[in-house]
Amino acid sequence: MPEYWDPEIETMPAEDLKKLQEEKLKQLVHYVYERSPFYRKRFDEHGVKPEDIQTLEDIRKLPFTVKQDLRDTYPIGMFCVPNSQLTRFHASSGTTGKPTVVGYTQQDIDEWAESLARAFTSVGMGKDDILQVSYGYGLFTGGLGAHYGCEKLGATVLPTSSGNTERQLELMMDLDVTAIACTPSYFLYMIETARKIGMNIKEETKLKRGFFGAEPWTEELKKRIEDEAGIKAYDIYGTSEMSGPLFTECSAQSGIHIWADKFLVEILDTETGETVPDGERGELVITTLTKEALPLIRYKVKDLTRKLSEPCACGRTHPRIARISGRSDDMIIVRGINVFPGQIESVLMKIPEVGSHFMIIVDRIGPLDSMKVQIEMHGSAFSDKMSDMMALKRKVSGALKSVLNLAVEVELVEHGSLPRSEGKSKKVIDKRKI
Ligand code: DLL
Repeated sequence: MPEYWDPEIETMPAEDLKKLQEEKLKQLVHYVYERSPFYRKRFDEHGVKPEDIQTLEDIRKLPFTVKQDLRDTYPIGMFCVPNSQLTRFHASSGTTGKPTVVGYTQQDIDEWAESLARAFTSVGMGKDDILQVSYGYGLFTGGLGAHYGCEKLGATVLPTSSGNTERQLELMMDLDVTAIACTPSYFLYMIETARKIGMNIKEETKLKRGFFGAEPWTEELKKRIEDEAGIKAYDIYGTSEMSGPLFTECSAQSGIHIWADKFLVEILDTETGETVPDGERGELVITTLTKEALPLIRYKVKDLTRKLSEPCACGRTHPRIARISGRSDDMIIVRGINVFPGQIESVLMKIPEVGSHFMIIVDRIGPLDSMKVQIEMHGSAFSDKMSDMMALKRKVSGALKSVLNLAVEVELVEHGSLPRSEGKSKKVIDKRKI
């Protein structure tokens, strides 16, 4: 029997959800046009007026927004409320230039927390649970986002933030923590640290589930985490522009539910900008339907995913998206072949002798691009025989070649020599760009 946070909304018939979205979209376009000089100018330049939006399909008349708009209007030029109505700021550092600042009214914070309370409930969490939040607290949205969602649910929160890993493990054990939220790479580091200090997460803790996201990861890594820690691993997704972490898989573990009363999802062809049929991969475009401080109209998130249209076993009617398979801007082109880091992770995690840490290094030697993957071996697979090591290298490069159609050099490196991460990890070094 599934538990719902708000059954009326979560199981609302699709037709009614659509009507609700239509009403909210109509209000939203008036709201942003009246309150934000940025949006008014953008609409005017695009030749569209709020009155032109009468149905959901009319959304295609609206212009897109992108991260660069937030940078161009830094720090708060896209906001729709004055400072007096703001409750909080967060910011994301980004790789270049100024950070992107996002802001929230009290209602925005409440809605955000509600999204996560629904999501946590959807995997069976309740008031008896204790959630260790090991996402960073501070400007990053992960820590405080998960924290407020957990409190809204009425579960207990352990706000460890990231870092100080041995201490985290001690508290996990002593306080009977049942759930954890952190990046998958940080959880791998926790598993490794636990092993080092002689602690067995599977046997010695009450941990049942983890919410892993904020960075790309794969089904294969999920399976590893589930096996090694004896827990259920759920994908958690969101971006700071949308608010922060907002959506997770439900207990059916077949896609991430996007709360349709709060967000409108489009999946578009990256080249043509047209909607792709359900099930086909495209880029995620989000319109926020309830945000007050920083509403987004057709925001191009740059994440690649698919819409899943079959009804979900959990009974929720809200649309689902598949795991993010990459970003349209993290594709690496090597000798003309498109490679996504996730493809490499999928191949590596299926090979039991390969450990959980790897690094992709792309370079240009003379006129030719080259790709090397450094991997640490699984502790149990170590051999001091050169021939075993050579055989493993051949096995890995053969598996990569068959998926990528590209010759990849494989380098086995010493256990512990690749960087570990407490937050978002970096898996690619592209020396061509340095
Ligand atoms: O990472 C918010 C978040 C915090 C999500 C904690 C989940 C958990 P940003 O720092 O703005 O916000 O980064 C957003 O991270 O566009 C994706 O490229 C990536 N990302 C986030 N979650 C996932 C995920 C937070 N589950 C960017 N799978 C997004 C793959 C993810 N990529």
